[in-house]
Amino acid sequence: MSDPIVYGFPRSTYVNIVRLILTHKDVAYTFEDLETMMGKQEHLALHPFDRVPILRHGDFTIYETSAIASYVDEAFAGPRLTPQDVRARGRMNQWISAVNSYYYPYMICHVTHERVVFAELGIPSDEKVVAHALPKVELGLGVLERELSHGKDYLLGSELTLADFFMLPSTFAFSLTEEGRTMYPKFPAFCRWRERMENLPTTKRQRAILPPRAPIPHAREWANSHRPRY
Ligand SMILES: N[C@@H](CCC(=O)N[C@@H](CS)C(=O)NCC(=O)O)C(=O)O
Repeated sequence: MSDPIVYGFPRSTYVNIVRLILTHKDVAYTFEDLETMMGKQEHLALHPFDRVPILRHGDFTIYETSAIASYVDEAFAGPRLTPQDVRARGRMNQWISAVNSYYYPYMICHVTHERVVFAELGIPSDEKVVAHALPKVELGLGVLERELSHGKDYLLGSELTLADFFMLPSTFAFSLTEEGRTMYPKFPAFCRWRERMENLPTTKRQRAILPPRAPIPHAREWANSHRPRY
């Protein structure tokens, strides 16, 4: 079967989760940049909810990052990122759900979009959106700190799982904000996890193939279509 194709835009947090997992499993894939097609017919034909990533593998096309991650982990050889143990698997899925429900929305949609993505496009930050999110980000970092301060290398302990790759891109993007730079040093066990994750050969390989960071043109529309209402 031909190599899988990942559709998305290069700076997307969720697209980068999928690319990290493929890279870690050493799966060859091609990347199709949808930046100029976002929201248009070609994109909506792949993802009716107007999001990325989408994965195509032969005649099989799938969207939603959790579904893609499980598919990739099962369909391809390479290190398994899903624990065999039922409780560990439950814990991993708890983290993935928490990224989707709390970490990504507050770190990325509220703070990083306002401070970085919109700023690059000349759109002023909505301070109420940022202020609403900060206590929730702090709560999330406190949860991570408690979990990681018992000498754990990764979110589940000594085993690297899908959960770590779900958490990495949101925590990376938030580190680019002034709020991230101020908050992170208060959470030393979390900072050690981040350093470990940022220094994985997988992370370095994935970052090395990304284009230089540039503004996200279609994000101009997000200020109208899905800016949080705090
Ligand atoms: N529930 C989706 C969320 C994906 C998502 O929100 N992706 C963002 C990029 S990180 C997106 O597609 N944004 C494009 C847009 O809103 O125009 C998943 O898990 O894949």
